[in-house]
Amino acid sequence: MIVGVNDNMQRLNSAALAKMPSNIEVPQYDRSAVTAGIVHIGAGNFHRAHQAVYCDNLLNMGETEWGIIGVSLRSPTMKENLAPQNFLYTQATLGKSTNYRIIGAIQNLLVAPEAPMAVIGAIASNHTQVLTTTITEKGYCLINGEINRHHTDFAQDLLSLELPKTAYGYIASALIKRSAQKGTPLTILCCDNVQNGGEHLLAGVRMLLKTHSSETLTWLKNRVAFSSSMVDRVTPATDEALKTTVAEEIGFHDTAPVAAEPFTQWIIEDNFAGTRPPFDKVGALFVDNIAPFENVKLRFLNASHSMLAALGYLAGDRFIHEALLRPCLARFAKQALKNDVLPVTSVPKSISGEGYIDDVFERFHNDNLPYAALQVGTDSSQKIQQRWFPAIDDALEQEHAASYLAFSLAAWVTFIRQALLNKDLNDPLHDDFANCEMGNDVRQFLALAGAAKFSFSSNDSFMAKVHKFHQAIDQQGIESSVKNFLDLEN
Ligand code: CS2
Repeated sequence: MIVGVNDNMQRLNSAALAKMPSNIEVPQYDRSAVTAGIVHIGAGNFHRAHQAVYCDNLLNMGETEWGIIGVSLRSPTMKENLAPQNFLYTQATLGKSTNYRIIGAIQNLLVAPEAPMAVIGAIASNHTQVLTTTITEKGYCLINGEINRHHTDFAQDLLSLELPKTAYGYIASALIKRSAQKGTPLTILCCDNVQNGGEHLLAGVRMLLKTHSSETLTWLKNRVAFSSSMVDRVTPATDEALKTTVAEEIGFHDTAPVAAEPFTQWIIEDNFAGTRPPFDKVGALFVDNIAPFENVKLRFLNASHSMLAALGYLAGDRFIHEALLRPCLARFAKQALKNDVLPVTSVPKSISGEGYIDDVFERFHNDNLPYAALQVGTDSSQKIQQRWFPAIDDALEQEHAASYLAFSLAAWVTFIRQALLNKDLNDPLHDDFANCEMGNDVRQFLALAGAAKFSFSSNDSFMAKVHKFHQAIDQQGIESSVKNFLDLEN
């Protein structure tokens, strides 16, 4: 019996595949016969547990075009981990039962600052049919829902595309090259938790091309499709415990395994230029109108995740499933969705709103897959403007009180203040928050998170409620204030 990772243990790589224990699934295809029809920007854990698994399933079915060239926009770490493993890694599915499989869909990883021309060349290549992105909310450089042309990185790309800084910059440079080569059509598909991601990608690329190459702008009109998708699979950051368990299971040392829950979902806007990968053969759904699906995911799953992260952190919980073990927090988050969000959200016919919410909470209870409150709390200034703000405006417009959402805003401001004090805050606006007065002005914090564009921020009675809840949390602590809130509401 092998115990954990030890010095003599061999590294996972192509040669290891033939020696895997029989219960470990390995690629059933000849990796050398696969071509990379996809370039993916943001080859982190989520991509590796979601899209790369869909591609691996296609390759296992005998398709050969849907290998992936991954791009890391900043850090070389993923490449350093995966290159010695021939880009193989273990995907552990952890739930009521567990399963470990080796994914072979990634063929190469490029680190943009090390090899910018290789990234541009890969996207411009006619072999590439689809360019996908998981660059996280902050990668879109948005302010009040629009691209911020003064964002440091985006402003650099506006000045020069010689060494691009943003995903927009890489895509724009590659399109200039692709159009000069009279290249084949390309689809650019957003796989992030942002509403209208494809439209943002188009807007950013268009802004850059207006400055750098108006001919390319004309060229792309009939040849490049910008699409959105709704992606879903809870995928925590990898820790040492996972590496140890994986070593025990597979008998090889994998420095970058990735764990995820059993549930997975991918709904894709059916708007492709050129070849469409047959993701529907492996469980994805193509739809004409993606917006209601994005809405449901952001407003129910991601919204309650962010509530539980803020409330749980303040209550001293490390993980989301621990926060849910506090009955008042679980009740608060579920009722927030059912009372405040569901009545003002249009849910596609194929989905039952109540059922979706119940399923989400069941998934969050999965204690075989601890998900850190602080992972959800990371970049929260970029998240709540997608997850909470539009629902608050819809609720107020339809004359609902939206008290749960007001309380959530108050808890979020308290979370930011507390995480700053504890040196736990990981957010692109960290320094701006640190410069806010630590007093009681919730407005300053909310404005930084993009509230100005939303009408709730100028609704005095709603904002007075947020302020009152914020004071209550300060005075009574999170659990008592939630309990008092629930007593008054019910
Ligand atoms: C989470 C998401 O970390 C977060 O902000 O809310 O990553 C969530 O786990 C995924 O969207 C699930 O699909």
